[in-house]
Amino acid sequence: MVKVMGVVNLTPDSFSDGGRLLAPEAALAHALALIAQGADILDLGAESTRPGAEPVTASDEIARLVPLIEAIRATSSVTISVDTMKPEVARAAVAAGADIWNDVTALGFSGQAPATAAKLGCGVVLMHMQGEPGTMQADPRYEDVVAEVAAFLNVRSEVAMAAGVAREKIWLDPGIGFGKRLEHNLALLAHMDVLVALGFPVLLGVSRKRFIAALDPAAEPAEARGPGSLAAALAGVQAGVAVLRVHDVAETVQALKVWEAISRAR
Ligand code: HH2
Repeated sequence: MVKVMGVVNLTPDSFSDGGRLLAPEAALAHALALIAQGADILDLGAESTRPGAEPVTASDEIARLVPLIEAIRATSSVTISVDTMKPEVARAAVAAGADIWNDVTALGFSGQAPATAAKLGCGVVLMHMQGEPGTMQADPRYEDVVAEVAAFLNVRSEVAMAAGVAREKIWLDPGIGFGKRLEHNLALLAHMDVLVALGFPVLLGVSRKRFIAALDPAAEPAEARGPGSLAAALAGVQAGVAVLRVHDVAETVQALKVWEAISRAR
């Protein structure tokens, strides 16, 4: 069964909900609503990776994340993931009850990251990104995007395991939209089986991303990208992805129920 990871943004500038959820009560209400809709995992993020987003200090991230993790933990045993590059934030989040470190830099932001992940013993999402968030969309280039992303993820999984992260704790993610043009995103989505074949569970984040508007100019604002998000997510499911990172949990759960029923009838 494919797992659904629901996004809970604690950033003032994340593209998809424009900071609507910054207030702690609103974030908790949103988190609980996503659990009720069937989310298996919540991904809490306090730092936007949007190009041009304001950098956030580790103490700001911790101040936003920890009270929310504690509040969710007070009522739910849902799996909690934190979307952060910083080892000290991951450490504080896991101490507060988080289960997974979702790192868009694949434990590459700080030299201490791999050893920290190993020590924490948490799940780790290793995501591919070309460049850095601020400039990554300026001029992304690849000879063979699928082979290069697969090779990068393979190397980062080796680095994580060499530092002591257990193999079964590692998930891989192609990083759709992170230093990639439309053609790169489409090539990755068309060949997700190559990443699945690396032997780790694959997490896919396509929800509300800009490539959908590149294919359909009517898909503006980001909230209007639900149908395109589902189409891309199901292409990933067909190739064997294990987790979908989504904003629209109820819609994704429904799509997966139908998809999985058809698969069983085959
Ligand atoms: N996408 C975003 C953030 N974190 N993590 C993983 N593992 N995979 C992704 O595809 C991914 C991610 C998108 O970033 P942001 O601009 O912050 O928007 P939002 O958090 O609303 O999705």
